[in-house]
Amino acid sequence: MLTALGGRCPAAQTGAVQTPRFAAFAGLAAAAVALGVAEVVAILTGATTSPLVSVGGVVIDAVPASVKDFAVAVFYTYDKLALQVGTLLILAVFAAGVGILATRRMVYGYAGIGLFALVGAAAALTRHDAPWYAFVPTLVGAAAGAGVLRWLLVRPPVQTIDERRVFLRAAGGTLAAAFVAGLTARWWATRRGVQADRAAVRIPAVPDTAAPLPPQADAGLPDLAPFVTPNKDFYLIDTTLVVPQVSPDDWTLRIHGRVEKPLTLNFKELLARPMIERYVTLACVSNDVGGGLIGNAKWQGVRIADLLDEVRPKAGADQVVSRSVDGFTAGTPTALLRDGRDAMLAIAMNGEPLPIEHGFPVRMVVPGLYGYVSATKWLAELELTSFADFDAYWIKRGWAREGPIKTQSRIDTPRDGGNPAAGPVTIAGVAWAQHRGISKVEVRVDGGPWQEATLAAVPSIDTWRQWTLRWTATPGRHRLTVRATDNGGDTQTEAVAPPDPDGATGWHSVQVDVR
Ligand SMILES: Nc1nc2c(c(=O)[nH]1)N[C@H]1C(S)=C(S)[C@@H](COP(=O)(O)O)O[C@H]1N2
Ligand SMILES: [Mo]
Repeated sequence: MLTALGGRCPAAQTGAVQTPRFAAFAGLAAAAVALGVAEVVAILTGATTSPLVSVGGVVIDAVPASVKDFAVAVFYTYDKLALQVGTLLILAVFAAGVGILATRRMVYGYAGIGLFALVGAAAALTRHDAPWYAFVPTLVGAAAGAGVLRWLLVRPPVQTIDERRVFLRAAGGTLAAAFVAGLTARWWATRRGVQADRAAVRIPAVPDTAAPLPPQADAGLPDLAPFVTPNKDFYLIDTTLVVPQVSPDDWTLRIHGRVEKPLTLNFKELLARPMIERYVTLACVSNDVGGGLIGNAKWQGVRIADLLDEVRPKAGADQVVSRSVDGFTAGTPTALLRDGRDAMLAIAMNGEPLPIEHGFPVRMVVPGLYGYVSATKWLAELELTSFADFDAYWIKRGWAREGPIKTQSRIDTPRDGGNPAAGPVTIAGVAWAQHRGISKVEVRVDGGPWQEATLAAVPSIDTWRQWTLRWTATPGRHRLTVRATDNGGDTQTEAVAPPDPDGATGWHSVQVDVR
């Protein structure tokens, strides 16, 4: 029957007649137009999110669930470019496939674009605070894409060199135009992002200030991590394709779920609450022994415990799920947030409003826990639930439900592979056991005895601690090894474990060739 229809209008009803190569190219052009047009329409309708980014986000969230090792390798390194290129490649392969399918039957092509649009619309609509019309850019984009697919494929097959030129010019030109339009729109959206909003934030004065830094907190040695990590050097880890732009004017926090008295706060109301200011060292569970996914900052914000007291969690609400505007979730034990530690909704980092990439306008900071179970950036809601009822983002992907930071230490100077001159050398580094505190750091040269390092002063048990040890270096190759002990008397284990599932263990060591 379809063949009969096809008899009347072969190309439109059954399929187009181009060779697979041209069809794949047409599919790419159609996808580029769909995404480019959607991007432009999104900007025109005032959406803060881009369809490409939404679809990319779905791709990212879908892939690691099934391919866990891939997730570990790709998503926990902070190579955003790899993430973006990878997403584009997946989309390109899909688009080329849709083009080829369309040559079998045009309807298949439309169905492929429809599927694409469905994912895009769903992604846009399920974002936090998405307006009801969030699907419109995707819809318009998909319609434009379908039109382009038809225009490129439903024409006589490319046979002569001349036809080939016409086709390539049409498809290539369309693709390039869509690309430029999309990029321009994106550039424009980023430019009118929330930088100005951030600059306008006035950080309220805090009566409850951080303990002043002890004068000897920082040895100030070259190569040694400074006690306070400057914002621009602070490590970055997240699953977003582009940094969410959340204006304080639109920001609200909903605290809900298993509570007696749900609460919604806007940014002004949050700023009006009593605040604390504390030094807290954040660490990523993916940090390898000796790695740099750790940083220390002075944070200012509102105590989470105060907010929980106010909403009154119901019995059994043993988990607080923090959710970001882009759907990332972290699950933190309710009891731990109320045990007296300085867990906060932070609005400032080292005296400035939160940098946009570190979660502006509001993020969580919880002393003692790895970031993936506590440090939600671009915070949108806190939901009281139970661990039995919900697994947060990385838990679904195989990481441990609980993420207390393990005791660790690192040698910063001399560097691995360094060539210090013989004679007196200062070995130095940092050690951390957040919320337990560091009581001892020891260093071993080659197979020698453990020597106790001098510990720098710290404002609290929630930060890392610098340490130094004078060593009289003798010419030749040496291995320096460090280990730390926490205030509970537990020395970090020598047993080597990878970051997955709950944090790396083992002793850090460096090899030096003394001149
Ligand atoms: N919204 C959001 N918040 C997030 C994440 C994320 O992927 N999305 N990653 C978490 C992880 S794994 C870590 S280690 C910290 C890192 O915070 P930073 O980028 O400010 O250093 O943020 C946490 N908060
Ligand atoms: Mo992390």
